[in-house]
Amino acid sequence: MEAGLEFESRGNTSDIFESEELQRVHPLGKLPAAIIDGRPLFESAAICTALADLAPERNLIAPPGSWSRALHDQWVAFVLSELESWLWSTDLNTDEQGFLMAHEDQVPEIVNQNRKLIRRSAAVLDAHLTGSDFLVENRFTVTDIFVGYTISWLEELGLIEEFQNLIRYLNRLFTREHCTLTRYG
Ligand SMILES: N[C@@H](CCC(=O)N[C@@H](CS)C(=O)NCC(=O)O)C(=O)O
Repeated sequence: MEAGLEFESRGNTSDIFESEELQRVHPLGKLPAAIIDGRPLFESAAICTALADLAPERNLIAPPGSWSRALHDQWVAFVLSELESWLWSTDLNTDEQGFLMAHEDQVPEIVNQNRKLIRRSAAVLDAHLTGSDFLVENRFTVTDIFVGYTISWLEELGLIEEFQNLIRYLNRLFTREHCTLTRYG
């Protein structure tokens, strides 16, 4: 959407996770999964980055090989491995319906450890945003789309309150003109 590319969304049906069509694109049958120019691509970071690269006129990402591109990779990898994994683990282990993970497989005690790890990583992002409005080149880029979504997950779990810069960052992202970003949940 932000890239201005034409697309067809197929992810809004309740039976999508059981569909063979999704399994053909994502080996774990997860979303997001995309078909770009006839080729399947999965993992949100790869999809966001590829779409930004496909619309260079939108200036959503620095070119491969630039230092700003390395910073994009840095924040995406950081958020995936040091923040999102603990948020996801928290959801899996507290899912009352047992839809994300069966009740007998849940380990609810892990949530306290997850909270500590989440706070540690959120503090890093909060500190980085002390002196800048956005993550890379201090301007809105696809990195903010990617990271902003995960920060909104932090908000959804009620873990954002102590991070004033992250609260301001989310407000900044969601009050952007023509904002196409959706909050987690
Ligand atoms: N690492 C993957 C995570 C994808 C993921 O877990 N997606 C969730 C929806 S937000 C999903 O498909 N859950 C269904 C499942 O786990 O079977 C990414 O960032 O694309």
